[in-house]
Amino acid sequence: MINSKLAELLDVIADMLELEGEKYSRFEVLAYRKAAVTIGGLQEDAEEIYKKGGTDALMELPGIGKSMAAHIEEYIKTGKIAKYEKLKKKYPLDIANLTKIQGMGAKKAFKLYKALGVKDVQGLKKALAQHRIRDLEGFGEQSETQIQKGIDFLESGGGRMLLGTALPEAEAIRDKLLKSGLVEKAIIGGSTRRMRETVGDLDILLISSKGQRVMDFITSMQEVESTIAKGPTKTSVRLKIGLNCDFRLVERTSFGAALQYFTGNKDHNVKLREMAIKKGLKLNEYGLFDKRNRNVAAGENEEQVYKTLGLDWMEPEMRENRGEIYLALHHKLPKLVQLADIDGDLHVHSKFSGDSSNTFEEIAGEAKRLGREYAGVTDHSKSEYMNRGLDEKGYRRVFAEIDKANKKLEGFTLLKSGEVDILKDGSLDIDRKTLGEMDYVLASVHSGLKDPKDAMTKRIVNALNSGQIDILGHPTGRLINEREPLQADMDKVFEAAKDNGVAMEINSQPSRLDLNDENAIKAKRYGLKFAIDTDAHRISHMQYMRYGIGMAKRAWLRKEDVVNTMDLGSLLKLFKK
Ligand code: DGT
Ligand code: CA
Ligand code: CA
Ligand code: ZN
Repeated sequence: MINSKLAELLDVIADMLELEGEKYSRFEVLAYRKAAVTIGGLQEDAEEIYKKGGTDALMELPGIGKSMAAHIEEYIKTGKIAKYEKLKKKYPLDIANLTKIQGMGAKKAFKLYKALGVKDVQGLKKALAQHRIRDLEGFGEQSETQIQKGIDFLESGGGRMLLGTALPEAEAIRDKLLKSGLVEKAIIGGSTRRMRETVGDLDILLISSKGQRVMDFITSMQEVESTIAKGPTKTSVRLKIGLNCDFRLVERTSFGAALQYFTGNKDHNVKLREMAIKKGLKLNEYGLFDKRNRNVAAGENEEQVYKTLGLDWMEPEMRENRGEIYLALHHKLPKLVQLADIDGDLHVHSKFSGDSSNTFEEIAGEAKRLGREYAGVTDHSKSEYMNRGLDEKGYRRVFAEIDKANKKLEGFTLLKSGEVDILKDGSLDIDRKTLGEMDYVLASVHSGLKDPKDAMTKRIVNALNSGQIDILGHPTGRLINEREPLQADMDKVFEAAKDNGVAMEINSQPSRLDLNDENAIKAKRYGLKFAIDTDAHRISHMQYMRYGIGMAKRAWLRKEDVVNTMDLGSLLKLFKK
């Protein structure tokens, strides 16, 4: 999808034309602004529109005239717009990022560039620190504070980071600390440990006898951009990836209590504290204390904290105060599905469609390495025009290739499937005969994601009622921080899925995680089964399974709720039904 990038570029051109002043009319500036709004608000990818109907199709869009359409064509073909490249030579400013700061328009940015040589946010920060802005005409002390506030807001992240970015970073930092020999223990806590889909900041707990040296090591790590606070037991830093990280050094005797506390979530902790008070105890990050201030749950693991409160220990993913404490009290916690329970992956793309280059050998090799027994090849269907989707003939060719590959593979099976498009009326875009040749059918909605709720509900329910589908792929179509979920009456969707024995996908792509935990909890109430898939477009994506597992655990799913924990024989029997 090029829309947001393209819209931003058109906006920046408008900004730069404005700086040119007299030379350009307001109309011309406005034309770029209008085009930016149109492109930014499109449901369909502008590139797709162009590929289907050329510049003529683009010109049918509101606010897109001949020259704008030419710009878009140029951008699609070359990745650049010459007009912008020329303007940029004259104004070597990072306008796109500077104008993200609240109250900072292109004009102000240009003034600062002319007066102080400020080119980007980094330069702006420097100028602020040296108080060089307050003396400029039209600025002053107040606007200096305002700009600083704007930068702080941006850097505080306004948005939250994907777990798929945050967790690997946290693990890299943890591993460096462990390798340094300076710490005895380093454990990741907070929302990252609970596998929330997004993370506000990282929390890492440490045991060490070399406090000062550990903190020095941390603040000089290559991952660290700046130090926010530094003390002997607590240090907070800003990471280069745009996330804060809190480090806490705790006593060995407090470690269990501290880990419990800093894993959270907050509501879960508040509940536990109330339970402690009822027992005449006091719970905090240092321990669980009796009336005489003795730590009755001292030690390195958190089991002791839960046990002393009369609770069974539970996995971090459950700690959201959604009723897990009640279950723990009555020894009724479910046994959650584990990554090791997964026997295969039912959504993997291959080189036969889409932007994937995965060969069957690569897919099988990686899946085997990950301890799996099977992988479903789910190439796109023909409606995914941009993704080189397959028609009936195309699928048959792929199936023949799969048969050939399977003969060579030992102890591993590639399954014949497809990620088949659900069309507007709920029909599938591949004929019944071909679907019948698949081991199972994965079907997804890929277009018209902003259609009204009634229409979307009907579309999905119709598809489910066709009796052709085994798994509904990424059921809400959302992209975290990028695209809202489609609007559908999920109760009706889940009901129809139950009637037709269709499993819900938990798509493990970090930006999808779809179904999310809340929807999966709901789907489970309908007695539905789940397929935790990676939707791998690259071989490396096959490791995303752990994020889907995190989501499944957050929805309290057990092994028996997840179809791809079954061995191949049982799975095929299930799909035959
Ligand atoms: P985040 O960072 O927004 O993704 O979410 P968390 O859960 O990591 O929250 P964070 O980093 O503010 O705090 C880490 C943990 O510390 C949190 O999960 C529970 C605990 N905690 C923080 N503030 C409080 C509080 O006011 N009361 C209690 N009982 N626990 C707290
Ligand atoms: Ca946190
Ligand atoms: Ca924190
Ligand atoms: Zn897919």
